[in-house]
Amino acid sequence: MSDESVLLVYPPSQWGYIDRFCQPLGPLTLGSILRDAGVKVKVIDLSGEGWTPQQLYAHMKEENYTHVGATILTPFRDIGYGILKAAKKINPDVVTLAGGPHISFFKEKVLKEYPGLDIAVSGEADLDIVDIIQNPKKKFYDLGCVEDIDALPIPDRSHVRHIEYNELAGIYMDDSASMKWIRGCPWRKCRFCSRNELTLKHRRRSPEKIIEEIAIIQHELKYKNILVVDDSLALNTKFSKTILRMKIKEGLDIPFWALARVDQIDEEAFQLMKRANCSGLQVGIESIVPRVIDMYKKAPGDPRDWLPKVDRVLELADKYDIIMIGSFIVGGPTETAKEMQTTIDYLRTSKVDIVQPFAFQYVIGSEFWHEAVDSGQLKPDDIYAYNDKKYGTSPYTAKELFDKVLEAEDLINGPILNPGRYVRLVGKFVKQKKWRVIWKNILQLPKIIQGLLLEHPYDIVVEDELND
Ligand code: B12
Repeated sequence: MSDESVLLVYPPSQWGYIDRFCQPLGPLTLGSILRDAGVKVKVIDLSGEGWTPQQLYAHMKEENYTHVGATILTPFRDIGYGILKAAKKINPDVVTLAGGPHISFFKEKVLKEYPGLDIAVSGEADLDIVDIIQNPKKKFYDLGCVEDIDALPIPDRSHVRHIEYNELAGIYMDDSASMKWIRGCPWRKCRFCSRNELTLKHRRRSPEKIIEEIAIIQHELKYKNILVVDDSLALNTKFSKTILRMKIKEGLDIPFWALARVDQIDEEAFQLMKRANCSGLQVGIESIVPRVIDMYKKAPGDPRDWLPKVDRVLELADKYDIIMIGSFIVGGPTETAKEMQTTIDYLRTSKVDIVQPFAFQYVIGSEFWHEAVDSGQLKPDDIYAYNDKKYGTSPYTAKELFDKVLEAEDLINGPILNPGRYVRLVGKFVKQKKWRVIWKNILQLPKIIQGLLLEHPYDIVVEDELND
């Protein structure tokens, strides 16, 4: 063991808010690499734990870490920096590190944003983290991405094994391990997304390594489900089909969910998914209006082909009993009320099982954001702005768009307004013979209803804690 003792935290989006959807695979992978190098390391997923700032500070005081690192996401950067500031206040000798997407987007500019930060790391830190901890040479590292992701160890899930990650779009999906089959988005052209500026090119792991990890997740770690959180998995490819075939052949019958693209799934993929025990997919539908799809640059080819593709995939999912969660955008730039309604009306009668409507946001780094800033509609510090008529980019206020989101949720997901959807969803679970999941979902009903009625219980700001 070396002398260093490292804490890596994945900050919450809001203090005390519990989010048990996905494991923080970045810090957990860095955790494996440090462990293998003989460095004492602890990874804490604050979203999963639901800790208060006081709990975290008490932990940091007790453990006296030499290094504290945080994954920084742009919308929650203040919480991340707040944790590092607190670590420094508790132990002025501690070395603070910041990594994750915010640093990859803003690079060394983050050192101006938070001058007290010791080390900022842009890009994937897997190959350099040990050296950065043991032999630091500079305040800013620009690492880019790892080419051979097959050579990396699997995430050390022992840090989070006591947490049950089980929630997906309001349904119980069972005790789940998250995993990645690829890194980086294969498309990276959607104008609402910032991924094209995040210099992560698309890389794949080998099917053999993926199957090895699935076997560990099922047999050694004894998870009940897998959530594949890739940036758009193309399921119609030889790569994905090979993994599905190997999973079937090896008898690895653990169920799984994946994030996929509707234009990259064919019938053979559905047949294989059914045999490989896929429970469901989450896909980005965004809109069904060709003008809007074209404006978003969501897909290659003729935008008029998008709706038939969405329709076909929902039909096939119904045929093969795969649950479909579809997200879509409400109130994109110039989107009219009629266009929004067209998408909502279609989804209401389509074979989608759950929808997740999102109000359009100008996300820093996306093409839409750059254009709105260049034309003076947004200010450069409007970094996650919801669309609003005050910007001249929508006929509606953000409040009106939020109301539309809620209305769409009620119309499509609501048990009273759309009972047929429930019948189909339960029917799919029954045909999948997921009795434990059905039972747990029934037991969860009071919690789900309570969740709909309650605001987040508390919202403590770290800065206030520090001023105490
Ligand atoms: C899976 C995923 C999710 C999952 C799970 C997130 C999680 N708990 O890890 C879900 C679906 C829940 C999610 C939600 C959100 N996400 Co998300 N998500 C991703 C996705 C597709 C992959 C992340 C991942 O697991 N990567 C694999 C690991 C291995 O990489 P990594 O986490 O980046 O870690 C590496 C480096 O960043 C670095 N690193 C990471 N942490 C640290 C810490 C230190 C100290 C150091 C030195 C290095 C370091 O080294 C790691 C290993 O190489 C990325 C897109 C992408 N390709 O990055 C978006 C992404 C991270 N998400 C993004 C956003 C905006 C969100 C949301 C805010 C969306 C929303 N509006 O609700 C929420 C926030 C939820 C939350 N509290 O985190 C943005 C972040 C943009 C930004 N500027 O910060 C991204 C980049 C997508 C995009 N649009 O560009 N997300």
